[in-house]
Amino acid sequence: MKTTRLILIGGFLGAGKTTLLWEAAQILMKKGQRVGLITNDQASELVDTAILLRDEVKVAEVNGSCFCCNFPSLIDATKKLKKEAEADVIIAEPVGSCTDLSATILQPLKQNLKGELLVSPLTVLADPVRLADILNGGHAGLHPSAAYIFKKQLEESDIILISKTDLLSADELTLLTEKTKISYPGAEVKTIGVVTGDGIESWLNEVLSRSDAGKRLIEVDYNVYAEGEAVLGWLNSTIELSGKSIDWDIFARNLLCGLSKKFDNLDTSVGHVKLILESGNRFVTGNLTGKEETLSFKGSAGESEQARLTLNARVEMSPETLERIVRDTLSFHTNDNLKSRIIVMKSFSPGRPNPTYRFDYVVASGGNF
Ligand SMILES: Nc1nc2c(ncn2[C@@H]2O[C@H](COP(=O)(O)OP(=O)(O)OP(=O)(O)O)[C@@H](O)[C@H]2O)c(=O)[nH]1
Ligand SMILES: [Mg+2]
Repeated sequence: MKTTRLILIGGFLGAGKTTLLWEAAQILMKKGQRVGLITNDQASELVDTAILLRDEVKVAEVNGSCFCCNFPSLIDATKKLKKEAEADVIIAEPVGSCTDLSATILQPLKQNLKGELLVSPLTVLADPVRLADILNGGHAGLHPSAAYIFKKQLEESDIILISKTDLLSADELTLLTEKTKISYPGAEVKTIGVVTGDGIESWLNEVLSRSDAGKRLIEVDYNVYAEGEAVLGWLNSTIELSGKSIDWDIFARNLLCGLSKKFDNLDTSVGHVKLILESGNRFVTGNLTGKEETLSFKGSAGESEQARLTLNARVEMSPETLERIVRDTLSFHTNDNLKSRIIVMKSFSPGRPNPTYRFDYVVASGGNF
């Protein structure tokens, strides 16, 4: 059986992981490589999967639990992609609030799938605005225990990839890179901008040529880790929409903007709220990764009678409050001319992480690819 390259891209909620998965898949496919992608979440109805499936790439979804707490399902997903997509490269995105991946995913993968998978260095994406605040001793607008997760993700990484380079000036980026190197001397620090295209090829060449994955294990206080996840309300939903000649882009904007204003009024911390609204072969995506100024939209679903909305929200509040806010905002933006039907709406707080494996030693890497 051929050896498949596995690249794991971690990093906090909203850091830009799915965007990079999509972009990296495009580049690799253009070079004739067969690519498989793996998404991951605590529940089904994933915006990430819906976005990635809009392209001709094979996507396997691990839902119901994070990779570390359901390691066998990650193995199944890689086997499925190896078989069905004959993947040369698999890129996997763990849940953004997960850490301790070196001990719970990378070491078990290296041990159990030697010869089948060659694991790349653990890449952790970091939003530059959040990272700058964390390095200045702040909490990046997050609960202290969620900020702890952010820091642990960086500490265990093999490569820290500062994302969204277009948000900083060249001088700010150089300063942030230097500060990150000093704070996390064990990691290589690189920058990447999917909007500008900067750094993507350089990062890809590096992860495809190296196999020193999970070079170190870190101490993680699972009580703080669990609290950092539990303070977040989590909501995944799929909603059918119908009406007469509805401009779906305006609807998507109004809905996400309405949610954003409510979260800002409550002065609560937004991990990531994202949506994809699909109408036939057209779609619009929307993202909120903090206060209202972080709102962004891409694409267009045009004007039509029917659409399907997938909405995922990770916000610091109880799941009940989050669900009430989402239901109220949805009601406010629908009426006799624009009706909504909730197909699935799940709201919850992630349970305590309980990994399938937790290695206390570093497994030797698989050699050169
Ligand atoms: N300005 C800018 N925004 C970016 C860039 N890359 C990604 N983003 C935006 O960052 C937001 C979050 O991107 P995602 O790729 O969904 O982030 P993620 O890490 O997968 O988020 P979760 O799956 O929720 O953890 C989106 O609005 C993206 O468009 C970039 O290079 N520049
Ligand atoms: Mg994602």
